[in-house]
Amino acid sequence: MTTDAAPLVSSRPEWAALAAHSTSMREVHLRDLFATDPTRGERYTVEVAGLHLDYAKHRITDETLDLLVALAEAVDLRGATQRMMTGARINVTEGRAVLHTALRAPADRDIEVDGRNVVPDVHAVLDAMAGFAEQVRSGSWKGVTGKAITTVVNIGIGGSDLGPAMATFALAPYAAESLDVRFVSNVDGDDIAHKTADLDAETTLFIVASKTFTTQETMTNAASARAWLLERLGADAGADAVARHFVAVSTAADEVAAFGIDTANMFGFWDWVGGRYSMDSAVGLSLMIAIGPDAFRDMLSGFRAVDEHFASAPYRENAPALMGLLGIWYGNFFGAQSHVVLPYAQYLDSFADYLQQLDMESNGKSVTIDGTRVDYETGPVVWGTPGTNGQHAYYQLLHQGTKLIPADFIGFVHPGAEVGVHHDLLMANFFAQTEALAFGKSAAEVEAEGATGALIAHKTFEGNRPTTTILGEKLTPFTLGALIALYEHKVFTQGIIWGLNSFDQWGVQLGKVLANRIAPELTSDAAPDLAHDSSTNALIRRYRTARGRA
Ligand code: G6Q
Repeated sequence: MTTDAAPLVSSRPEWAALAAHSTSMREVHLRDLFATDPTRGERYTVEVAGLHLDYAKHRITDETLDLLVALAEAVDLRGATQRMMTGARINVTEGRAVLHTALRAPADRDIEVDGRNVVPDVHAVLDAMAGFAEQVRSGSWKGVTGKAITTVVNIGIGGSDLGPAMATFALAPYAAESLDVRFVSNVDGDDIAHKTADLDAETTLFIVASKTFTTQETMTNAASARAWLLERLGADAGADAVARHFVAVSTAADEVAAFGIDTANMFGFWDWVGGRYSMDSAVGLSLMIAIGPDAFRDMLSGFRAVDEHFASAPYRENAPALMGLLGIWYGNFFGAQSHVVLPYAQYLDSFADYLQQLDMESNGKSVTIDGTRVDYETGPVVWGTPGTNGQHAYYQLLHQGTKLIPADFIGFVHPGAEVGVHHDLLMANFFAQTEALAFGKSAAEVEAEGATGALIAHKTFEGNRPTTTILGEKLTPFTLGALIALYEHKVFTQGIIWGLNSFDQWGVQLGKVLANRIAPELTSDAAPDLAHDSSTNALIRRYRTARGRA
């Protein structure tokens, strides 16, 4: 790691210029911006990988964009992108390269880590996954009693769960109907108990997905799954049953073998794939089994199209860079604390959950890459659920609350299923919301409708709430890959500007260590000597007593 601390981005003249400009923009209303520039709605748009991104409803002008782009250039975002995509060890606190873009690189690319081209390795694993996925899908992969697999249960957590779980649901219309693909993640036994309650062990395949193969939750669930299987298939089935009903996705062959899974049934990846950037690696095996290898490769093409765009498009036309810069604009100069992602697509039900990890685990940091405390805000709180449901719940706060919450609206021209008038109604709401948020309803308009007294204030919408609209043709594997890559590079853009290491996650360690210390204190026969604070000690004692322990 470098010992020379780089200056904080907040000390750069480009930052000061944005701060000064934001003062003059604070009172400018989107109504005025649209009134003075009728071309705004056409000009402030970008096309990428079949997605139309409209950022006209932001509190920005050409000058804002110039200043934001100048900031990206000042921190050498382009150079940083090149370093990431060519295998430099930019994850300095873990000494690792960051090469999720190599997972979707074409076979003829040469991307080297320590002098070895990793692209052939990537394609070899993809081919192995495809071979296995086809066997399961066709029924030629048999369980130990000779029956074909009907249910696949992915056991993993965090980066080894959220991506494939999100995408398997998102792409349900592309999935094999004969297969049920489920996800178990929580160490709460109710998760595995509930998800296996109706399963037949003879036709169930478990995928244990864990980069390290040591994660407490995953190994506990994997051990319970093995016990569940052997209880049903008879202990005699033993090693054969494990071999036919368990496969692994991991970087740790020794740990996989120690668990009892044949390493021939292990699909590997590499330390240069971060957990939250791994759904397009072997971690996506469950997804590939669901949708098939061809659709999986289509998804990789979507990722790749955005990678190429991000690496080469000028920043004024660069969708992920613009998304990142707009987040900086509101987070650092308008005091926005959160960012809401609102897919008008029920199949994207867990897209915001996925983005929450991608963004908040990457940029939820308060020191720069060389350990200096920042004096500015970093990653936002990311949240969201599919529209229109939220409209009947929390949109009140988006429209009339005191907080500025920039929003991404994601929608598609064509539905998954064409059911009566549903899709046009969905999209009418989609377009209406960004219009309402931007332009609001003035007191004069409310009054003209007959309201009087205090009701005028209650019924007034200030507007000026910024939104990005991302409109795709249809939610396909390609489109989903493109959407995910958009956000990956948005997060990267922001991490580079804030000077963070977006690829470590030391903040999850402390809780893990303490949990390992507390676990034996909960289960020991004799009353443990507790040396926590008085609150934690009392809570542990209360739990032990209620569980009938000394
Ligand atoms: C992601 C994180 C984290 C990780 C899980 C699972 O970037 O590192 O969410 O994916 O802790 O880890 P394993 O895959 O090693 O079980």
